[in-house]
Amino acid sequence: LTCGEVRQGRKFPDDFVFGVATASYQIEGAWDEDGKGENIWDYLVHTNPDAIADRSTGDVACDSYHKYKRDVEMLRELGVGSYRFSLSWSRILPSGFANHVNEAGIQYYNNLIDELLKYNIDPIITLYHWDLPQKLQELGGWLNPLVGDWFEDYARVVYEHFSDRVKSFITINEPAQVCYEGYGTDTKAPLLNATGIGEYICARNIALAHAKAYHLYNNVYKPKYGGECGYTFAVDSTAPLTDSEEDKYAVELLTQQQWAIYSDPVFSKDGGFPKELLELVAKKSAAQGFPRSRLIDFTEEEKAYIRGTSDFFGVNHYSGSLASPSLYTSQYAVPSSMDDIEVGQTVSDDWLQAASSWFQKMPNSVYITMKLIQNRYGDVPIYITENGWSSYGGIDDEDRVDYYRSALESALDALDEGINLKGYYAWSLMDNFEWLAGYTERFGLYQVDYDDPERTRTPRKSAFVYKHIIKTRMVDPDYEPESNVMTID
Ligand code: GBH
Repeated sequence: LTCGEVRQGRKFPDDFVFGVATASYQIEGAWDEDGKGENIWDYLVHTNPDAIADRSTGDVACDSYHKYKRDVEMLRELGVGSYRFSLSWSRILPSGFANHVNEAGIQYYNNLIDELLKYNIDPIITLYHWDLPQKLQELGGWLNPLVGDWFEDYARVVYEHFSDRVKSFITINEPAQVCYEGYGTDTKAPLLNATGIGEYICARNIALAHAKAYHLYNNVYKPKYGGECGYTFAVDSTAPLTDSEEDKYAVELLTQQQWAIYSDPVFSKDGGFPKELLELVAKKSAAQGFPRSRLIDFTEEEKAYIRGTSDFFGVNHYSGSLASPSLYTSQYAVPSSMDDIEVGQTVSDDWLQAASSWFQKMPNSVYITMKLIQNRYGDVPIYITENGWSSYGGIDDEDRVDYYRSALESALDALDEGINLKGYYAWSLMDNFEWLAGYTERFGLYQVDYDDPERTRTPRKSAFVYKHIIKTRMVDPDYEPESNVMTID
């Protein structure tokens, strides 16, 4: 029997959490309503419409600002125990700074939280899922060393208002995508494309910002209300292209460049950035004529301050690749963090292609990913805070159904081996604004009709299948929904 195969009868533990996830800019709409300030995605879609595949915006998106009761109804239909959503920083603090709190923004999230609690659905709040207030970006955003103070001030407002009822917080969603895609390349706002520079400045600042927000929660709010505070990383499964030592080492280097540069400071035994990456960037920087390394190390005091600042490891997992130095081509800019490690990636032709160009279905990838994390950090509690499949739309989403079944079988393999996996959140509750892909790629368990002013949500086959998995706590490969009428059980 190979890993990831369906084995009848395996159950998820009783305390295993099933949920779904969304993010503020991707669903809320109401981009300038009731005092909300402008953020970097508002600014990007309005000033640079060509950057978005279908020239769309998140101005209305799923209109969850007005339709949150329907969203909660869908959560009840699915039978999830938990809902992971993010807060819009500029809806709460319109200028980005904590001098003025927008009461309407607080009210919106209070309403959502209370509606969830009414039906025993645990809210889990992400403080930052990529929608930085525009004014803060004009001041340098995540490249300004003061960003940690701004983030801590924002976090205090959030904890003050919500930690009496919300017991789980995630500071930042995917620091790699904030730093590498936003500042080191140009695939997320603010499209800075300062290759080999921006991602490293950001990596340092974001670790300190996260740690500040964690310490604040841990010192002030946890003693009063209980609860937990963590950090979420995007981790793809990576395997060596061949059995050679070079290819195995390539997996380590790619790991360091893609996610460990963000997670090692928090989860590794000694703290700080990965050693090999620090050395490579220092060496390359010198050879390129830089008077100092492009990756600035932490002080010993900073390392100690950041280490240990997460109650769990949140992982967003989608895709996978095979790594080898032999695959490296000079397609990357110099300097750039890919050039720093000189590792290339490929995928197998056998892996199913999703609607998103970057997304292929690697067999047993959840298990491989859990092992990568466990090998690096031991038995840290893990939540899969996002996992899901992209299509071009349609209600009969067989590929998404297959993806969820394989992913959850793969999660069961990890549980069988004693990996401390505590929960799973499907991405996403419904179709939403998929960043630069606009509305062209769909990740929803529910389909959203964007032509309809009501933004009607319709359950896909995958919604019925996920509901059945949650209810039975098992993956039944033969389950077929009896009808297409969704009910609340
Ligand atoms: C998640 O990130 C996000 O948290 C979520 O907001 C998003 O909707 C979801 O993915 C689906 O995309 O450089 O253009 O090739 C997943 C992380 C996203 C990281 C894609 C790599 C490559 C984009 N991955 N990204 S591109």
